[in-house]
Amino acid sequence: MIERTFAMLKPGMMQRRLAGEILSRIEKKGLKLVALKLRMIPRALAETHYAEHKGKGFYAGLIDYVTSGPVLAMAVEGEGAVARVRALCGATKVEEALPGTIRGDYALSTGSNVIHASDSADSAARELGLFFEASDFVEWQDGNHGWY
Ligand code: IDP
Ligand code: MG
Repeated sequence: MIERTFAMLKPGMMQRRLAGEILSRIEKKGLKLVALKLRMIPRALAETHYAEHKGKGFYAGLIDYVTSGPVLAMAVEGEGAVARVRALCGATKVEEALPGTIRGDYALSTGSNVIHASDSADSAARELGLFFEASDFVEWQDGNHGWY
């Protein structure tokens, strides 16, 4: 099923000038970018986005981190996009994130694991709604539709 999911490069990826490399991985998989926004996240938005983690030990550090610099928010479309993008990211815990995944290749600590991706279709819908308006989404077709 064609799905839309939400992903976000955390501030460290911008600081390290690695946004292009990560976007390239997502594109090379055959997924389609349908919205892209470079922005700072206000604290309130970060808290809403990560509300499920409120009260956990890493919560305050997580909110500080994702509000510390610009993030690159994106909507990604494709067959099974929610699971495919999660798979590209790799496991949450860096010690479990395999080489070849984004987290496995670019992160050394779980607290700065470089990328967020929605964990379910419901989360994707909620998170896309937090970061984008309907007019931000660009509907477009591949010129070579079907190559993947
Ligand atoms: P996810 O990003 O893979 O969906 P979640 O469990 O939703 O993982 O956690 C959200 C974010 O919180 C993680 O990406 C990571 O940055 C941070 N985080 C999660 N667990 C820990 C931890 O045990 N220590 C430090 N940071 C954590
Ligand atoms: Mg999560």
